[in-house]
Amino acid sequence: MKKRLLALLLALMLLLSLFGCGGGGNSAATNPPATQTEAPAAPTDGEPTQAPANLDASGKYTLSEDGEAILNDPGLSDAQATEDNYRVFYEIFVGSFSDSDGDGIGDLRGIINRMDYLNDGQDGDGLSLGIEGIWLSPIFLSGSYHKYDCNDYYQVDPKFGTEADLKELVDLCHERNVKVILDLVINHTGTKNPWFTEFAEAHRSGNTASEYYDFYTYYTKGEEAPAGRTFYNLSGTDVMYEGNFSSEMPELNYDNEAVRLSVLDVAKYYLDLGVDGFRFDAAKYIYYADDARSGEFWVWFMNELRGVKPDIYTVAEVWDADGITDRYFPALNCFNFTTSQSSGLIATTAQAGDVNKFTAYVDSYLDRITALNPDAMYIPFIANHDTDRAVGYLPEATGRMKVAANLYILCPGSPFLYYGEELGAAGSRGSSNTDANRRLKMEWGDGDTINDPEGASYNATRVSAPAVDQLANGDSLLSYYKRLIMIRKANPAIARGDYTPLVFTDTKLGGFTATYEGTTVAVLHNTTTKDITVDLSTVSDLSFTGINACIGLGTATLEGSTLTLTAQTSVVLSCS
Ligand SMILES: [Ca+2]
Ligand SMILES: [Ca+2]
Repeated sequence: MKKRLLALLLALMLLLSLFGCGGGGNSAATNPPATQTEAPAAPTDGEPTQAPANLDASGKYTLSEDGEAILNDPGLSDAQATEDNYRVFYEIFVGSFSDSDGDGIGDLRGIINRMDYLNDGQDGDGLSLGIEGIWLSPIFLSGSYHKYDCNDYYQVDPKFGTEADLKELVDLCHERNVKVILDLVINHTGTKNPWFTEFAEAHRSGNTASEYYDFYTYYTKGEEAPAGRTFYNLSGTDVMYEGNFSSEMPELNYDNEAVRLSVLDVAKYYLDLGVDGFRFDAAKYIYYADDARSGEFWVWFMNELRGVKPDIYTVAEVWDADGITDRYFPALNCFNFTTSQSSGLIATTAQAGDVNKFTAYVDSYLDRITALNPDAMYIPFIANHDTDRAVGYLPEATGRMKVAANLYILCPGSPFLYYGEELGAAGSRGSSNTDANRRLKMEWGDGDTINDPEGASYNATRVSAPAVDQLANGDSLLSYYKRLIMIRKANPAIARGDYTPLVFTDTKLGGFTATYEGTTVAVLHNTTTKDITVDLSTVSDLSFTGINACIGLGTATLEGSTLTLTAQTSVVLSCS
């Protein structure tokens, strides 16, 4: 009871501090935090049309029950990213997040138990982090702790719980307007997957009639090995199966239609169960070193999935340059790796960099991807389970974690936080060269029995303070993230509006305006350690009428068109 009262008091303080850094000038406008619950765009089922010569070649058509060819949602230009998808997502590495049954391994029940931390369903009360979507790392049966080698797509790994737990989590999330996407790993499976067992058995017994004989890519000893790819011998045979990631991750053969239809069934099964979409692992490796063919696969796959769920949320891992992700955007959204990690524009700009370079990039990137698909989204992140943690190069004491958060949360599209980032959690591969060090246990500090994943060997400081202490401290990074997400929600134009950079040529201060449903806001950042004053009339014809919100280490002052942002501070202005 006392704890709840304290939490409420803290929330009230948070709300009071939300709209302005107290820098004088125009009094802060107090537009209430809006709840974004727009309905997904209406399905565009397409019109009946003449059957094309080959229904399967394009995947753009399905046959209705009476044999009519129906044009599917064409995917290239239709509602992939509906406005409802412009959400702040949170990546949960399931085995490291929260443990419900005392075995030290995170599980689905643990996430259910932590929903009030993530989103309590009371938008704007300041008690929860306020994320609007969850990416679950792989949850299906697997022998590894990370579960990127799936041994049964139709079974939740018992260490993580049951399908009933998944359904309960999804339903709870939906009650709170939180979307859930699953990590779907379909380039490869584990070696104990029944598909691979059948493939191995078919080759060992010479049963060429088995439907699994061609389920995986391979060549036979004596044939020329395909260049650049990695193969392993299937014991007891002359078969060399492809395993570019590991010998334990045999690659499915996407020239085999039975494979395509089998993975399609998996995806449809979980959409039927209620999940909102997927994060597609290793999307560019469907056809190794052939982005054109891999991209074509995703067009077919997504056309099929949009046929059953037009507003499906998708984000693909295409860990490559923007010129390569171009191949995939027509079908689905991709994470932006260019602005991620220590050398990416979010981190470098947060370190007293020139914000104008960042906004110029985002502007050109949005032009680029929306030309490929009008509904494409910028999906920024700093770190994920495959990278070192952000706090390692953005030390919390320098304020740079907060500045970086400003840059990618007050931004168009759908930003992703990696669990623990809001606590400034550390973790890097280090000299032991293990990814487990990037996936350390969440630091709750309240008796959660969660443990590090196997192989972890991280000995340095984990967090400046665990979640339980940061919840009680209005100055903590966690409280900062809460405020930041509330500001984003209170100004829906930031995520959804037309993006126009405010171009300054003689200062590192920079920003953009965004217009949505008749409302225009401006977002400006000073990432340097010095105060900066600018005259906004030199970069825009708009009138800047007030401070909607100010967040950072300092203050914002607006007098007429003259804006002063003190060091490491961002501001949201209303415009007309
Ligand atoms: Ca457990
Ligand atoms: Ca492959």
